[in-house]
Amino acid sequence: MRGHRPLDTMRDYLKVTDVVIYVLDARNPEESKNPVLDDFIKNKKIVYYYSFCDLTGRKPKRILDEIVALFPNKVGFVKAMVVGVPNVGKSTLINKLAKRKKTKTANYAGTTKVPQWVEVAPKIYLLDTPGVYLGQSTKG
Ligand SMILES: Nc1nc2c(ncn2[C@@H]2O[C@H](COP(=O)(O)OP(=O)(O)OP(=O)(O)O)[C@@H](O)[C@H]2O)c(=O)[nH]1
Ligand SMILES: [Mg+2]
Repeated sequence: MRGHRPLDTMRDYLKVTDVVIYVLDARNPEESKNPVLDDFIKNKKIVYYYSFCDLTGRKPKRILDEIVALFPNKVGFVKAMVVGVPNVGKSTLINKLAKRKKTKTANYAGTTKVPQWVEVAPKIYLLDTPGVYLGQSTKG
């Protein structure tokens, strides 16, 4: 079933993505990495973002500045795919950057069901994606 195979829904989007934003939980970054996801995005530029910084005292990244700096000569839109395990804060990050509630967030895994583009700043689009569970097959 499609809803149970996030990577399937993400594959076509990955092709048009300039950079991947990999969201990791600042409280436990290594544990919130998913090897299947690492493999899925291995040919893309990756920028890491740490969620839950407010609970750790770690300074949150200026992620948009970082994205913009990667593409100084880009004509047209920059497209970034936001990925991570379920419930790590992908949709929350997008809403924070957009400064409005563009995506659904909730305190349970599996909130985001399908990918969704959000323009978070002029000419910068972020793609919200469903969380990829550990154990999710690469066959999608
Ligand atoms: N304190 C704190 N809570 C956060 C942060 N980011 C996300 N949350 C909370 O964590 C829960 C999950 O956030 P979501 O943004 O829905 O997570 P997601 O990665 O989009 O989840 P899925 O769509 O299920 O994969 C929500 O209750 C958020 O309010 C953060 O940086 N700090
Ligand atoms: Mg979500």
